[in-house]
Amino acid sequence: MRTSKLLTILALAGALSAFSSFAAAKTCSVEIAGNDQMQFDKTSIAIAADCTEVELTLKHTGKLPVTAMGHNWVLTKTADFQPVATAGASAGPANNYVPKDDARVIAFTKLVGGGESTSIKFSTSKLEKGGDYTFFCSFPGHWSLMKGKLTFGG
Ligand SMILES: [Cu+2]
Repeated sequence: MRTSKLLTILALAGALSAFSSFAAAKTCSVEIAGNDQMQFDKTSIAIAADCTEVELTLKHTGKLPVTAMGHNWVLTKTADFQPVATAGASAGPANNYVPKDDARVIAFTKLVGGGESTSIKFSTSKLEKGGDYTFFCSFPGHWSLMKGKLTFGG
């Protein structure tokens, strides 16, 4: 009698802890815009420590077509940013100016032109708390202006 009651309590506690780890999943939304002046509207993005996933939306608020003023959003470690930007230029527009299957690329959106927007989701399991990350547009010639810092958990 006592044992079965204890087992019931243990099962309940197990179910609760499974539920709380499920409830801890948190998608955090981030919006960033690029314009026809080759600028992002943000130079830094802070992802809170409790975000398990990021939903990033990139909007192109300009009017120029993707071939002339295309923008994307690429995330790498800061140490990888310039080599990946250079490799992205070689990858060409068919690959959104992002090197294909490159482990240095943590997340990226496709290229958008004026008036368009795009969204991606990525897991923060790829980010280290307190790590040094840079986001940028890899359209050739844009990354020297269109870049910023991304932090995770302060
Ligand atoms: Cu751009």
